[in-house]
Amino acid sequence: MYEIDPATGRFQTFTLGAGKFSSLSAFGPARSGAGRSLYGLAGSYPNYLVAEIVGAFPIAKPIPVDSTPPVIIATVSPEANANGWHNTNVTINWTAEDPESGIASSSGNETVILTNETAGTTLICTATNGAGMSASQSVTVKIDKTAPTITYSGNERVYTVDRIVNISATADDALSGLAFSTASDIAGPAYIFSLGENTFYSTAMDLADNSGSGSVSFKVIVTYDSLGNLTQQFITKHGIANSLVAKLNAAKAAQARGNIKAVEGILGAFINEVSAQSNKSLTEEQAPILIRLAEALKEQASN
Ligand SMILES: [Ca+2]
Ligand SMILES: [Ca+2]
Repeated sequence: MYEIDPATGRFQTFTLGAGKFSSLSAFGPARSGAGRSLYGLAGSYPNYLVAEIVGAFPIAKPIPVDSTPPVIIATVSPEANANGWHNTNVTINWTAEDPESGIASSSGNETVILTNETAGTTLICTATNGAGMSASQSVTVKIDKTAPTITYSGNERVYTVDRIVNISATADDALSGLAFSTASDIAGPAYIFSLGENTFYSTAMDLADNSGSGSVSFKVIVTYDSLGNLTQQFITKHGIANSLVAKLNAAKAAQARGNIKAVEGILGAFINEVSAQSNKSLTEEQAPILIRLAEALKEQASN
């Protein structure tokens, strides 16, 4: 019988009758002993053939040698996204195979289910085949289940039309990082926004495909005083500005007395004067703004 060196997979000794050969070279092309024939070697490493004596007959068979390590494959389920991230629990299964000499031992090949968020967890499987050759394979899993956040800061909630809105938007994701965000700062003079409630929405997505959203709301209001301030911001000529502001003050006083008819008349005069100043002390853009806001005051007074 022959023996195989477990470390190399090579033929070690061959015993035939009284003869024992301790190396491959001990075999000639053909030997005979004890009245039986031994057909020695054919081919070359690692595909030796020896003749094994079965009964009185030699049968050629290959010595089982293995020159390749085990093949280890990790199956990650579900697969990571294009950025290499998961946003759910992840199951890792292993297969360790060696078609030539089989798997003698392995470690780390149990199924693992990762449930916690992780910036990177590495699992390793090691296997040794029947010829003593080892291989290992690793897989790194990154899990982020938390949506990005969008925060708005600097919101003063209520702005009169003479104020400046300056709200900054920040999208953030602590683990995988942001893939994109539509959050943007909201800034500008209050009069460019609609009177009443203004709401802005934004969305953000992280690299693990978690999406978050945010919104911010504020109110823009017009009062006699704030329209007066805005009028003075627009008009640098003091005489005209003072004349317009005086009308607003008069309308305010009329409203305090409950004289809505007078309010409408005074605001009508304000609107006429503003129209007359378009392209003069007011630009073509500024005049309609003041008119729109004065109309809104009229509306408020009559409600
Ligand atoms: Ca192999
Ligand atoms: Ca995240």
